[in-house]
Amino acid sequence: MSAPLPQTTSDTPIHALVVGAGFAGLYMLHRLRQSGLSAAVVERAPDVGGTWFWNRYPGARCDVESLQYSYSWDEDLQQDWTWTERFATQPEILRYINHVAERFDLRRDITFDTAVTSATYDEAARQWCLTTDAGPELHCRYLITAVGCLSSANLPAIAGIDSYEGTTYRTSLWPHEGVDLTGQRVGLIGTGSSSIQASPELASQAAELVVFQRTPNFSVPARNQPLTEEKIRYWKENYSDLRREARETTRSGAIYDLPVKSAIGTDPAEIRTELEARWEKGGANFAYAYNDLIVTQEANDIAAEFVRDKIRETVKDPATAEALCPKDYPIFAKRICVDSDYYETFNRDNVRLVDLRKMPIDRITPTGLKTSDAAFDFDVLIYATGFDAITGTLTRMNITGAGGRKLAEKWAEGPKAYLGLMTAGFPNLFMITGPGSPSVLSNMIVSIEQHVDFIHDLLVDLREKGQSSVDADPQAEEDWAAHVTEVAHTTLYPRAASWYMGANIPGKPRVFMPYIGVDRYRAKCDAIARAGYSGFHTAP
Ligand code: NA7
Repeated sequence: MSAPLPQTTSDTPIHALVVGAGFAGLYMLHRLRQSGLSAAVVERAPDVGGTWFWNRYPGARCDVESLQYSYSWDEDLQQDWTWTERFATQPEILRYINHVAERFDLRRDITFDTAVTSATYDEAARQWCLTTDAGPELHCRYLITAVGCLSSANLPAIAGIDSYEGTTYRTSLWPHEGVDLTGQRVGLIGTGSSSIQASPELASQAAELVVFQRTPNFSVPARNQPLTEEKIRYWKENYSDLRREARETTRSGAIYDLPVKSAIGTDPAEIRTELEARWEKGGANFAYAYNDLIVTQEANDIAAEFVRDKIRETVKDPATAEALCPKDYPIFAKRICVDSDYYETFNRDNVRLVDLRKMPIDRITPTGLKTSDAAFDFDVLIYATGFDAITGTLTRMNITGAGGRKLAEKWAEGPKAYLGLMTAGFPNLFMITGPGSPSVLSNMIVSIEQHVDFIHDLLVDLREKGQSSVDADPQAEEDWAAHVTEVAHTTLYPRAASWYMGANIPGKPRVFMPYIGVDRYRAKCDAIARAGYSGFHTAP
């Protein structure tokens, strides 16, 4: 069920318009309703779910454990819902999101199949005017983007891409009815997390799978398994403490076995035992073995070499194993992938890895793909080529702030946003998990809840004080951007050409976009709120 677009005029704007009906948009709507602020959501998809609506490729799973990747804001919800696996599949997460939408009657304020085509700030009226592809203009006092960080897919400009006559799929736009690849010759471009999750599943169906790799990724085994009743009971009984621990005391917004010491100075045999134990346990816990792994190159090298050894042990063909070993960036400086039998997949007779570093793609052909020294024919070509991350959807939305300034122009040299929440010169525009906030370096749901609560509390504060506009102070924004960069450069993150840095999109400025540290970030936001929202300007 889709709600009709809200009836608004410049004289009767809706209080808040939320763009996006994923985890962020749904909670924002619920929170605004709770305080009696009029709100509506527009969503370009035909239903709720955001990233979990679109990314339906075989093997799609969350890499944060399901007991932690769920809302914490309703005690009955978290007691009633029971996850079945350690790492939830995309269908299970989507069922959860649908359950939440039903349970809190959210769809009655969500208009689906409606994309925002522009948003322009009206300085005199202190409100936003939006156009959509569905017809009438929308007027709102506050515009809140809940558009996700990985929601604008990147389709690379490979020569001949339109000439292909077989079937093309993208992992980020997978057909909802599913795809039967039985007996098909499949080419897969990209070796990021999506490809690493999909490859084993694709290989088990297809007659032949050829994986085209430009840059290898580090991946650790998920060791996914059904959740035991005991574990579920423990989490349900202790949710309030565990959620608080994740929010307030962790860098990532998720609970892992946190390190107690540095790798440097620790006996190599002890390190090996510790890394082995974490490898066996599975999941991103591996990244938290020592507290200097993402800080000191020498420590990082130890963990990186451990994983390379695992790849070499697992993959039987030495040349393939060597090609799968990342060697030119620190482990963990790109998001660590969490897989189920990825490396083992390359031992199958029907799977082949093509190292594009050795033979780059020349062009896509009508029947497949040509590299510098070979031609391949496929029935199906799959692009798992990533996203214009964090800023892509925002800069494409054609947002114009005060003085006619375009957001895309303001961010041409890199995004700046105070706390990742507001960008100066764009009053009354809030971004949930925007650039400069922990977002993709965190358990997204923890970060989403914190941003939604902050925005909600600020809007209530404005209402109480009779203020109708709010903007970020330009100097506060500059200082925050400098702080984000400074923190990043105390780590090894900037040493990888990652999508955190915008490095996967040709021409995108290389700026480290997320803020490192959920715990530190929350403490700063709380202090700013307590100080009467310092760094934000308000006006009646
Ligand atoms: P990623 O991690 O950005 O991976 C995209 C992959 O596509 C990566 O291996 C790229 O290689 C590859 N790519 C991109 N363009 C090309 C061209 N032109 N030729 C060959 N290969 C190309 O996206 P995912 O969807 O896998 O994962 C994103 C996040 O989603 C993930 O971290 C989870 O949080 C969920 P490159 O590395 O650029 O050489």
